[in-house]
Amino acid sequence: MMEFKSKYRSRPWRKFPLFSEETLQELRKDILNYTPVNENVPAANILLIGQIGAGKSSVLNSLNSIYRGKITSRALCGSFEHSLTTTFRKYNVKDNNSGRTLKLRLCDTRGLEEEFAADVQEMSYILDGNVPDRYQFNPTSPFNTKTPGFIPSPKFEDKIHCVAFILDGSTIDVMPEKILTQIKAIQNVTNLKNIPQVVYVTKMDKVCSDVQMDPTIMFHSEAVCEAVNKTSNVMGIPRGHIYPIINYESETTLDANFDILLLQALKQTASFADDFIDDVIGSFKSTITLALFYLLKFILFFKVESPLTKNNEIEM
Ligand SMILES: Nc1nc2c(ncn2[C@@H]2O[C@H](COP(=O)(O)OP(=O)(O)OP(=O)(O)O)[C@@H](O)[C@H]2O)c(=O)[nH]1
Ligand SMILES: [Mg+2]
Repeated sequence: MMEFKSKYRSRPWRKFPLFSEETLQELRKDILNYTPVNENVPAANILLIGQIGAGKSSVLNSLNSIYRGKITSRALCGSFEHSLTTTFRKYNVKDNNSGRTLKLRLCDTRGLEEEFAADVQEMSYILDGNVPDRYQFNPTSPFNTKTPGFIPSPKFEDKIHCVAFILDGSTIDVMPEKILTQIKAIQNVTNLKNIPQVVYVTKMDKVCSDVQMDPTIMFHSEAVCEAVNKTSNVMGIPRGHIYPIINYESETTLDANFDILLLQALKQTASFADDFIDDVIGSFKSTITLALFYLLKFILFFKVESPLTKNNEIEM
């Protein structure tokens, strides 16, 4: 476990919005009004991946609580020997005030375990949208084309548009080698598909105990900064893509500062998902344009060529 430190910087190590009621309302509104950059994608799919007990389901519950206006626990969470989450679920989050649903879907997965190596092919199917909602994971028999429910031709809207790795910040130093190997393998498939990656570092209240009482000191805490730097080194992901957060765990009421940290992370995740959606649809459009261009060139060539051929024929 990471050593507790009580050192704080007078200047924050990262620029962050002001912890205020206005910031909270603005973030809530921005995320509620978020629509994927392309109208053919009704909602951006964010995949949560991480070791068992890292806090994936808690991230989902915390974000759901913010929009419900009270602490909720839709996804089962807790600490067990094996992953508590056993099904692949695409969760919609509904805003209680407006009755509207966020255009961001959070996809919860089974936690990575040392004794069951992650099946990279199964992960690839999840990323590509071949795996149906509510699929029951079976670590001894990974998902394949023969699995009932296999989606053979998923639409772009069914694919994953951003991966959020969920890492326990208080144990980042002692992450088992076998888990790291699995994460690296998943990162490789994600990279090959050009899907953006972010990291939510959870349990910051354990990394720096004062942060739980006062989350506004998050970006002044040396211990949090160190945990973010370590995560960046371990994952090979730029520090700007790494968000320290605290999930609702023992709290019985919402805390505006917890909400700001979680919502800011989600807002940036949505922005990365948008970059991916824009890139893929943009390159698809360029391919179509290029194909049309060559088709036009081909038609014009024959239109120009055919009279000449005729002339040639007459001359002969
Ligand atoms: N103190 C603290 N505890 C947390 C935090 N996030 C999650 N927890 C606790 O960690 C435990 C595991 O959380 P889960 O959300 O179930 O973890 P998971 O990644 O979904 O785990 P699996 O589904 O088993 O893979 C629970 O007891 C949570 O209450 C956090 O930010 N701080
Ligand atoms: Mg879970």
